[in-house]
Parts: sequence; C-alpha cells; structure tokens
Amino acid sequence: MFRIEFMQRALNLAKRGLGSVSPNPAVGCVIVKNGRIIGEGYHGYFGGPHAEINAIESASEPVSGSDVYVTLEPCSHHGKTPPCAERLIREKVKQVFIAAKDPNPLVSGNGIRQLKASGIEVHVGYMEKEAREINRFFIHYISTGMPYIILKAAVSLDGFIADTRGNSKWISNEASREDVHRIRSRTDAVLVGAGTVRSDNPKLTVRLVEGRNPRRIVLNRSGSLPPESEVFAAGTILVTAPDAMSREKKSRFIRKGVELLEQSGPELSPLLKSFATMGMASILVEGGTGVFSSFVKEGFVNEFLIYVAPLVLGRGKPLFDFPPGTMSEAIRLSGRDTRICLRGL
Ligand code: AOF
Ligand code: ZN
Repeated sequence: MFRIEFMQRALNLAKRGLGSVSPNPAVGCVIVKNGRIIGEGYHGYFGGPHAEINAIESASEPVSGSDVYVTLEPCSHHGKTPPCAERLIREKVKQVFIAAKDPNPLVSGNGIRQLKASGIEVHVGYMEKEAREINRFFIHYISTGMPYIILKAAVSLDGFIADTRGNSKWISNEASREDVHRIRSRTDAVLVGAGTVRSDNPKLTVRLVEGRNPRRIVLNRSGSLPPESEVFAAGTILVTAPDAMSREKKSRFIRKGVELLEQSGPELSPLLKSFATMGMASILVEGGTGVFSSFVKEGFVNEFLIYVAPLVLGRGKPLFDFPPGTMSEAIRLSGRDTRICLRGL
C-alpha cells in the first residue's frame, strides 16, 4: 500500500541534491519494509551514485521484499554509473512507487518496463506534480536542449526596476535578497547586461545564505566594461561581438580567469544553446531593462520571479521597454508554459 509520508520523505531527500547535481535531476529514494524506513538516499552530486544505490547501500537489513519510493523513474542505461533498475531487480524488491517518469530519452519508460518485466509491481505518478516541480530545470533542459530561464527583478509598485538615474538600491528588502541568493545557489548561472554591471557593480555571488556560487555571465557586445568590475573573476563568462576588444584588453580579462566568448549576432538562441552544451540547465537573468526585453521578445523566459515593493517612483527604468506599446502588438504570455510568481514585499 502506498503511504504518502514515504514519498514526501523521498522528495525532501531529493531537494538536498539541488545545486550539486545539475545538469542531472535531483532524486530521492526511501526503502520501506514492514511499515518502516530501512534505508534512504539521494543523488548528491553530478556523476555520483544515484539515489536508489545510496538508499540500498544504507539499508539496515536486506532489501529483498521491500517497497521502494523513488521520485524519478529508475534509470535503465549505463551512464556514469550502472543502471538502477537492474540493481533493484537483483535486490529482489517487491514494489516500486515512482513519482515521475524520466524524460531523458535514454531512460523514458525503459526503467519502468524492465522492472515490470521481472515481476516487480510498479506504480507511477504519485506526487508527480511535486516531483516535476523540483526537477523543472532538468525536465526543460533534457527535453528542449535549452537552459531553463528565470527572469528575476525587484520592481516598484509602478513597475520600475531603478530610478531615473539607474539607482536601484534598494527596491527589494533583506528577505527577498536572501531568497534570491538561495535561488542563485541552485541555478547554474546568473546573467546580466552591461548596464547593470555599470550602475550596480554587483558581485552576483551567494553571500546571504550558505551555498555554492553560480557561474556568472555578462552580455556586453561592445566590450566596453572595465575588467576591474566586481563580477569579473575566475570562471565569469563575458560575451562580446567579435573583435570588440583590443588584444591588450582581452589579456587583462584572461589574467583574471574570465572566459571570453565572441558572438556574431545579437540573437539569444545560439548563445543559450552553447550555454546548454556547456552543461547549464538553468540561468537566472537579473537585469537590466535591455536584457529583460530581449529574453521576453525572443520568448525564452520560463519563469518570472518578480518582487513587488511598496514604493512608488513615478518615473524610472521600466522592467521592459520596446516599441510600439500597443495592445494589439503586446507580447502575450498566456497559453505558453510560463510561470509568473509575483511576491509582494
Ligand atoms: C536514477 N536515479 O538518482 C538519478 C537518475 O550519467 P549518469 O549515470 O549519472 O546518469 C544520468 C541520468 O540518469 C540522468 O540524465 C537521468 O536520466 C538519470 N538520473 N536516475 O535512477 C538518480 N540521478
Ligand atoms: Zn540510476
């Protein structure tokens, strides 16, 4: 019999891997015998053992005849590790409860088929919504080959991201900044335009919560930003037009460990594809108006995370800015699979 508290436990375990497993999914697993948990585990880091294996190895007694709760379909392929479905079969477990099917074409249904073919009772779809939510970056990445894009902004009640001078300190509050640092620690990269670097000189690191730093990406076609900006550190990616900078300026960036990427056109699509190829499953876009506008115009935003502050500026830098500003030519997001999260401060 399915017991919701065990799948909930598996989902909570899965979440512990967020930020370390990308571009793999976060997966949790609980093994139950005689109504109590005898083993549990999760996928802890990219390339590491899968959740099921960690759960089996942690078990306090033999797992034969047990019920297995796992948040993602057990894999059937030889990847960095041997297939989990085979291991579960070998261990002679009795039943497997699966929250969501694995969208990875290497697995997708094969894991379930293998388990069933060897006589294990398999049940799919328990708490599927919650499981898909945890792995929404992975699901989008593996099924489209593009990174999942979150557009994050703090706006005044009248929709401005900064005052007329470009000053944005502070529209948000401490709690929302903490929230953003947590999200940074779970996304693969943070991306901003040159204007944001110039006016805010942000570090784009994780400081207000514990967690690892995301990669940093700066879009600056003209190559005009100074290498001394805070954001330029080891691993930061700077995207410019071809030959935008002198050899001397390039070497100043390279000395800081900045990776230079030259891109001929201004379109986002080829750029996002190359980020996906580099293994980025999610990117948090943090500003400013120009960058936000391009992402929306080109239709790449999967999730809007907008913090609305109790503040009226009257004038300032808008969240988006593009002509012509008529109802008939508005960009309509309804009907697309777009999440809009508005958080009042
Ligand atoms: C599972 N349990 O805990 C995870 C799974 O390169 P590998 O061997 O790590 O395989 C990665 C793929 O395996 C990943 O894309 C996804 O389809 C599946 N991840 N499967 O049964 C796990 N992390
Ligand atoms: Zn596996």
